[in-house]
Amino acid sequence: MSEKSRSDKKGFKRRDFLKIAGIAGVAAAGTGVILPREKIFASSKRGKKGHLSNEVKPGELDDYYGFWSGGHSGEIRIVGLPSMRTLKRIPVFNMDVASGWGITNESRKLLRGKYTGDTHHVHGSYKNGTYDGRYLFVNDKLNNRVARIRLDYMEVDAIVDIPNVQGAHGLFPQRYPKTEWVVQNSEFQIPVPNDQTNAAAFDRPKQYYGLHTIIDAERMSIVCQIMVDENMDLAATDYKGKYSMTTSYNTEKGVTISEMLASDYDYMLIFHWGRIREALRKGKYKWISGVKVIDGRKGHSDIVLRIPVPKNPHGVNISPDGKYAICSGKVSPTCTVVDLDLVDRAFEGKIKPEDCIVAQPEIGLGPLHTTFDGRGNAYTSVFIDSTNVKWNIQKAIEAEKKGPEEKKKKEYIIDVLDIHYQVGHIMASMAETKEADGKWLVSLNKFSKDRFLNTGPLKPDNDQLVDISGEKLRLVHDGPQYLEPHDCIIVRRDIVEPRVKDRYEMFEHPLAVVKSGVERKGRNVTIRMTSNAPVYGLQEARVKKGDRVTLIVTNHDEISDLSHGVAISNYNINFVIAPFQTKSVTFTADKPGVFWVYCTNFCHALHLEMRMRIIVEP
Ligand code: CUK
Ligand code: CUA
Ligand code: CA
Repeated sequence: MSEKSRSDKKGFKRRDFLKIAGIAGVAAAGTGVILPREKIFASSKRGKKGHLSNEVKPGELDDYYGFWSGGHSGEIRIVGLPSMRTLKRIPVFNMDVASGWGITNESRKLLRGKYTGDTHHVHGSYKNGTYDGRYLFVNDKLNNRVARIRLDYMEVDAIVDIPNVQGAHGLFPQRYPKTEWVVQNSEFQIPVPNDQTNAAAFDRPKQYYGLHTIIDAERMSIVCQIMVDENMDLAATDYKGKYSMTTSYNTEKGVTISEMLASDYDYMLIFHWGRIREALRKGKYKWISGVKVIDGRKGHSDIVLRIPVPKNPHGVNISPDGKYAICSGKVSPTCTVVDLDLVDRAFEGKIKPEDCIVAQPEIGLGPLHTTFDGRGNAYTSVFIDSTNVKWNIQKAIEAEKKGPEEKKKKEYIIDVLDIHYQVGHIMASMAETKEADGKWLVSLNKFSKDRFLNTGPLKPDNDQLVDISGEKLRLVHDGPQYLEPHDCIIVRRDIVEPRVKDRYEMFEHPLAVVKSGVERKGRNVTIRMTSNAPVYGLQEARVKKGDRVTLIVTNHDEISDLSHGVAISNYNINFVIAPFQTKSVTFTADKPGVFWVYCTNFCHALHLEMRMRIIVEP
């Protein structure tokens, strides 16, 4: 017998099996040998000249979970590193018809009618200065919200609205001892409150304010807001649980671009958490729009330290040893290094705010964001030059001490990598933790300029992967990205992977369906339905025109990967249910007729037959 006919014979056998077993609900899940996951690391092997290898062969898994903000797509993306393969999209402040986000009752309850968003900063929850793998937090600059993603299901479980702000931008969780607070900055100054009761302020920009919001990470509710004159851009927290910090580029309170650029200096603002707690204890706040607002304006409290930094600064990042806060000049070619031990003394009034600055190295034109390798080096993205600049923090501090002649030599600069093209954020593996490992760096470039096949006027971004394990930066990969991630974090796989579940806890959902059936209460009809490949628990359901129908579906298949879809023809309803998941939709049966409900997600050899009818009687 030839090889060909032998395999044909095997194929027939398999089809025979499906004919019998299919209807009985036996899943068509693969029966291939599954290797233990721990054993198939890409493991950052060393190749030629000690370089890291970014090759992840078929069957191997990535070493890192990358979590990308999705910018004005409103979502989050999971990217495996070093392969740079996009693994999943997590819908957040958007609608996603593939999963049903924004369509199901469960997601609509979280989104509360707002289906657009602009995610810029995604960060993980912490314990003792490193990720604990429990949550991600992400901002919505557009509709001024913060969402939490639980990492066991990789889906949003809470969204909190931030009152009194616009341009909800920089976000950072508490790093030590664990994430109890998350801070969130408002980039646009507005009247506070911004409603008819305060109409006198609408035409008086000097009466516009910025707010540093503190969110309770567990409850996802607002602890308080600190009101300041300044706008606030990026956010960071220290490694001791004492401070949060931000940069302000509009200390001028300008409303036009030239007004915002009027001054040569703006501020890095540092917030004193002990004094915030004290103000809360002593009741030193006002209730505005239902939240406690503490006055942190100049001359009104000692909660905020204002360190003058040149000009229209952007990113602020903390070195993994916890010693320095580094912000970028944006309009100035410098980074400013602030010593956080000196900040203690400045808050005590022993030194001036500007004396906390220990170095101001010249990096390049348009420095934006800084990341770290855990070996004392910083890497700054430089937008106008289109470079990633590696520089040594201690060398920059020493040069500053020795004076301008020494500084001019720029010996603190170790390497400059041309990137392609116009970089925004930059992030190294584990760099926002004390476990920064200095292996990989991602340069999130806003322009891809000829790096990919031409896709029309609207081009992809270019996420470049750089090996930073050696002295020099080594570009190894271009990764196209749909508009427009701003930031990412790169988390070691062993932190996340043990927490990720293959199926839901079925009865976590209070409406989980055990038995299929139709129940009527007046004009309200509830259709409860299970799913087991390749059948729904009901073959038909009858309702009357004008009924308010709630369809609740629970997937009883427990095999991982075995998700079903539920789409109702001509009723604009479409969602999927993963193993043991329950989702529901509510709609008015306004069109009489026969409407096929079908499975959209290829689940079984008889996937196409997986359907049922809803009959809407006139
Ligand atoms: S911002 Cu986008 S490049 Cu919103 Cu983090 Cu700096
Ligand atoms: Cu169930 Cu396709
Ligand atoms: Ca300014």
